[in-house]
Amino acid sequence: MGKVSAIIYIAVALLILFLISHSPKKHPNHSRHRRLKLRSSFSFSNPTHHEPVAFDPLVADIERRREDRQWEKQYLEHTHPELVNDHAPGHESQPEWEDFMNAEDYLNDEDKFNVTNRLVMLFPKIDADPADGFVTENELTEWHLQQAAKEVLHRSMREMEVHDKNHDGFVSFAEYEPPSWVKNDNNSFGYDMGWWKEEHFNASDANGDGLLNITEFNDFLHPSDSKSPKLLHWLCKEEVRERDTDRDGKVNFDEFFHGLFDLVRNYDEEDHNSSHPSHDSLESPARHLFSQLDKDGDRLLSEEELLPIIGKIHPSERYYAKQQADYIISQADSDKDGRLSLLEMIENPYVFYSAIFSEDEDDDDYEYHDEFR
Ligand SMILES: *[C@@H]1O[C@H](CO)[C@@H](O)[C@H](O)[C@H]1NC(C)=O
Ligand SMILES: *[C@@H]1O[C@H](CO)[C@@H](O)[C@H](O)[C@H]1NC(C)=O
Ligand SMILES: *[C@@H]1O[C@H](CO)[C@@H](O)[C@H](O)[C@H]1NC(C)=O
Ligand SMILES: *[C@@H]1O[C@H](CO)[C@@H](O)[C@H](O)[C@H]1NC(C)=O
Ligand SMILES: *[C@@H]1O[C@H](CO)[C@@H](O)[C@H](O)[C@H]1NC(C)=O
Ligand SMILES: [Ca+2]
Ligand SMILES: [Ca+2]
Repeated sequence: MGKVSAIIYIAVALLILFLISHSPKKHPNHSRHRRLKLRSSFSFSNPTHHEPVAFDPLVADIERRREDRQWEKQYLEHTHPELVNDHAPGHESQPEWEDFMNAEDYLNDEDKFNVTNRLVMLFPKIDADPADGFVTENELTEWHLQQAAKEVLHRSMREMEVHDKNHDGFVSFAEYEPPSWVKNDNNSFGYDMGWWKEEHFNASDANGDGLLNITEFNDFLHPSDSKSPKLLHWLCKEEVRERDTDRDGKVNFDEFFHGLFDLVRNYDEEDHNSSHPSHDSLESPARHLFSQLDKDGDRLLSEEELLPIIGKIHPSERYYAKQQADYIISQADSDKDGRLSLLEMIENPYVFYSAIFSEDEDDDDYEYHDEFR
């Protein structure tokens, strides 16, 4: 019974995909043909992978609900493989085609999800500082950052349910278990250092009551997005511990140059040149930055002295939000005044929804252009 219906769903889905890909392209305006696809970005094997956040809260909400279901399933597979494997030997469980197609059909039905109307509705929310009829890079960054923060908090709440074993709304260190991808892989990021250990936990516990509430737990999972001085200080301390090859408790120029400086430079450079500048040409900017950071002039960087660049060493959501804002403005700012009017946004609607195009869709797009050459 279950298998039969699964086969029918797949057949229907394939038929729909076939019809979509072979339907005649009626409108010359190519944006009309772009199909918005829902993403499902969560992955146990690579939870640190960063996907752009959805621009539209409504899309984010649909994606979030789908992702929750996928997460639950993967969580079960991880924690109780016996339950999952018994049912379908050698057969990956199928995505829920029905809901999946429904939600996507909704987004692609212009009577229901009218992208122009969405942008008109969202514009005043984004154009907030100041509300002057233009959306600046800063406003767009803040917007994306808000969306990302919601997303991150939502995932933390989901995580918290798993760790908060006695369901009192707090996670104690005894309750907390490091993520399986950390435990299973000795070489994974941070395992041999202080990450996910008691010191990290304590640094996240802002009020020092030995328990993490959701705010503190969210900070614990995402220290680089935290505003907590205690946690940022811990992050700097970890950084020194990792870089300090001669074990003097501070970062000297060599330790800085071979490692940290590249991270800061990559962060600052918007476009990465394919030609790598030579080692020599980098040493002088590196020395310059080092001496700027070295406030007490002892030719060593202390934990405190790393604070100004810690956000560049561990890119925060703000970094990704700005990247996304820059990309959108570069694509939609038709009159090149560096900011977006509502008209510019309406005329380039799909730039805002580009985060939910799949790679396949880009390919279709190229095909489309090819047809008209
Ligand atoms: C979307 O809404 C705009 C403005 O209300 C309208 O002009 C346009 O025709 C609508 N598009 C569709 C496909 O309904
Ligand atoms: C990690 O490596 C240490 C020492 O090499 C070993 O004792 C420990 O069992 C390993 N842990 C895991 C989870 O593989
Ligand atoms: C963390 O804080 C607790 C008190 O809440 C303390 O007992 C424990 O020693 C601290 N652990 C570390 C590693 O600092
Ligand atoms: C969690 O605790 C911190 C520190 O006491 C507090 O600032 C924050 O508001 C609390 N968060 C919630 C959701 O109660
Ligand atoms: C990047 O490439 C451009 C053009 O080749 C060049 O003018 C520029 O100096 C390069 N920037 C860096 C940081 O190497
Ligand atoms: Ca504005
Ligand atoms: Ca606390």
